[in-house]
Amino acid sequence: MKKYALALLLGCFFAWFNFSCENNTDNFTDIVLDENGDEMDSTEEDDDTSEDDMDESDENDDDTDDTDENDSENGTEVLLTASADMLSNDGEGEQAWDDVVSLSAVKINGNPGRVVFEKRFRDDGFGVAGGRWEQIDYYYEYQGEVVKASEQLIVSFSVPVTQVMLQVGQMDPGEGRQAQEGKTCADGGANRVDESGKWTAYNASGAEIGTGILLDEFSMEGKLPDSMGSYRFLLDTGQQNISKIVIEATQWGGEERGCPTYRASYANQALNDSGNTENNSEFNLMALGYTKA
Ligand SMILES: [Ca+2]
Ligand SMILES: [Ca+2]
Ligand SMILES: [Ca+2]
Repeated sequence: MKKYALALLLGCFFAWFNFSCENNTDNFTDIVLDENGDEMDSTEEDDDTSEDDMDESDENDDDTDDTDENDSENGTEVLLTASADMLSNDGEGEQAWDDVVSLSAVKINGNPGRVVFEKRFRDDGFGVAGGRWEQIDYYYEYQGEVVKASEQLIVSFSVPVTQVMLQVGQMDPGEGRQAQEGKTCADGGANRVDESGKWTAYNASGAEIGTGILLDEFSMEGKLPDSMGSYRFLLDTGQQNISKIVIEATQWGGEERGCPTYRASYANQALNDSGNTENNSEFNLMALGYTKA
């Protein structure tokens, strides 16, 4: 049963991208075809199949194009896509993405940061100003100190939500290095690994209700076609409602065994306010899906 529900859910998220997904109500519903091959809701099967009902079914299909619109109904699915025009006040403070979702940023040192929209590379999305790029940057070492810390992009929801999907970009596959099992970076012999990140979800009381690694093997379908490094992740919080998500980058491969590398050119970039030359994981947030609880 759980697998079936998950399959429906995944199918729904895939369908979001074609804007053809049925709006969910409180429960998952089976999609069946009517005599004309049009989709209709199986929960309407018991109704008489007069032409009027078919017309109503068609109207419901039309409504499914409006998944970006927000209304106050529970169970409404929303898919938001990152864009520059969502930002105000130069990205400082809370940035409203819609009437439910807002973004804010935290710098490596824990100070408030600026949310920025990165369109420098192939995958465009929201990140945090400063560091190497306009992405969410992880540093093993920052301004001479070992910090093992990441910039943070914080997603806050004004009402509790479920079924959160994160689509990240520029999470470059195979860019990193990771020491072999039982060895350190100093031993050499490192394997290639992907850039990676981490999500942590909180409920309305501020208690942590789930966390997970953002890495190819945990994504919904692997690297998306025609992307540099875009992946989608469905956050599992065991059906608990989410009020806040913190998105961070991690050491390459999501583990301590990652071995940072250094590029002298990084220190001189106009964006880089650290002078650091470290290369490590960094990515942006291209899209976010959620369902109102
Ligand atoms: Ca950054
Ligand atoms: Ca990198
Ligand atoms: Ca990257």
